[in-house]
Amino acid sequence: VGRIAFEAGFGLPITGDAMTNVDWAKSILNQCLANGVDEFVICPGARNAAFVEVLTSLKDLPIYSFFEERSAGFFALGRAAATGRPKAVITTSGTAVANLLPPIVEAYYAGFPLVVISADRPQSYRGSGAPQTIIQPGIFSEYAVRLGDLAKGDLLERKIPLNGPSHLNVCFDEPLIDAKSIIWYGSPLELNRDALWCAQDSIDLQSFAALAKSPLILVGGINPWLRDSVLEWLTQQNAPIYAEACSGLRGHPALQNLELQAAEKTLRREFFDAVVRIGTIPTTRFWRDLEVAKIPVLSISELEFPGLSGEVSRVLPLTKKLLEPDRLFFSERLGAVRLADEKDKRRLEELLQAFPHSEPAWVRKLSLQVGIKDRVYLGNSLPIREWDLAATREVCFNECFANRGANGIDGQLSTFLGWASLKQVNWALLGDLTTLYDLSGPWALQQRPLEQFRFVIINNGGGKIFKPMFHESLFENRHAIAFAEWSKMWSLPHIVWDGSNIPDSSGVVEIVPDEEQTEAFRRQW
Ligand SMILES: Cc1ncc(C[n+]2csc(CCOP(=O)(O)OP(=O)(O)O)c2C)c(N)n1
Repeated sequence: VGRIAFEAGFGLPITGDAMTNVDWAKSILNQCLANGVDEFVICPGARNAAFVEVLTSLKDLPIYSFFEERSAGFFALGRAAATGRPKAVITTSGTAVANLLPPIVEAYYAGFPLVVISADRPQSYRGSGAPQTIIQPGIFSEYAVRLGDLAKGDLLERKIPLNGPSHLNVCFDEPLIDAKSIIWYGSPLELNRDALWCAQDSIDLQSFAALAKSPLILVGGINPWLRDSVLEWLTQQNAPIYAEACSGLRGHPALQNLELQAAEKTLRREFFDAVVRIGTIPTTRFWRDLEVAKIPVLSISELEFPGLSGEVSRVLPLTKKLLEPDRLFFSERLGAVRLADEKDKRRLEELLQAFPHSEPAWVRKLSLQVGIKDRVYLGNSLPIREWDLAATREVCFNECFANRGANGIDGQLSTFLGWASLKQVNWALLGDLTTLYDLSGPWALQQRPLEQFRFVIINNGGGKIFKPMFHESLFENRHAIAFAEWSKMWSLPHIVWDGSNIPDSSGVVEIVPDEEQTEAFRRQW
């Protein structure tokens, strides 16, 4: 790390130790801006007081204040996901920093630029057990790029990565606020979104395609800036496509002749001799089963992770150039696969009608309430799977997002409120345990008031994803908690949904599905 020298009041250069904490904090924040950070989330405590002081006088950039670091981290992750730009969370020392591990892990696997700036006590305190002093540098192990452990006057020397999380530790001595910050204006660097990694592998798309007689194209989450290129490329192909909701292409009219409608059913029933995955790691069970299927898999992704442990899986970087329109994939079995899929799709519709109070049927009904321009956040566990299965395909919801990096059920409300749009209508579809996990999530609404949003909670009384997997009910953490009082606490209107039109206003919509119908649906599907 480098020492800095800068001009003080009388034009005298001041270096290192003589500078104030406040000027130092401002220099560090300016360096963040020069790396493209354009929003700051502050979790105030005493040790990061110099950052608080400097941020209160920063005039033209969004500053959000949180009391709870885990929510703050997930909120910032949602902001990074929505904009593709780095966001910084600034914490005080101690367990405050440790609470950021879950969003850091999610950002690592999802490839989002989440920057943690942790204030610390001076390095000489480390290991002494002094109050609120823990070993902060390296606390996120390999999940965050280490930007440095700065002592007074040091500055950031490494570049802030744009495709994953990073951590900067800054040690402040007392007095913590030692100057008054004057009003200032930040100008964050404009960023180019080029490919963020290079393939080491010699595999190319053309030769992979040439060997496939019956390929399947699986489309996971696609970032908005690549969606049109992916769509155009997909329309050139002549092979079955399974598009998950987070691709923003599920139900797209341009894919009408290629897209499978009956979700996993057709995937499991049919034979494919090669799989091309585009975007993030898919949610479908079919993807997990590829571990043992021994068919070649090629991924095209903004992230390097193959998403499978086996040898058969390779990855190419997802760039606009790679997707220059070209018909590469041609399935000899497209017609047969589509026929089987249509049959399964009819069966799906029958079951949705036969069991109108089952979870999938509620999700279908809900999707019919969502407008074409609305944003949809899908909670992990059953909500995202049930949406992929049962949401209407009459409408293509372009803007769908989920935390699929590490598939956690934590921080979902906070991520949603960071990712949501101020002006559009925003929907979050969440499990009940998932909601209980982030009860303080609505805090973010005070910081970033959305014009319209709905938390839709499928309250099935526990973690029902485990019910078909394990006989032991302990897995489910069953409960009889309802969400009316929690909604009241956050001054949010609450309804238990009866299936009629959902009011236009923001609030909480609780769905209580019929367990027997859900089970009957699953058995017969
Ligand atoms: C942070 C975290 N802890 C535990 C899990 C394991 N897990 C996956 S689903 C689930 C239950 C979720 O329950 P709920 O939100 O009610 O959704 P449902 O299964 O009923 O759809 C749990 C505990 C996880 N994914 N993330």
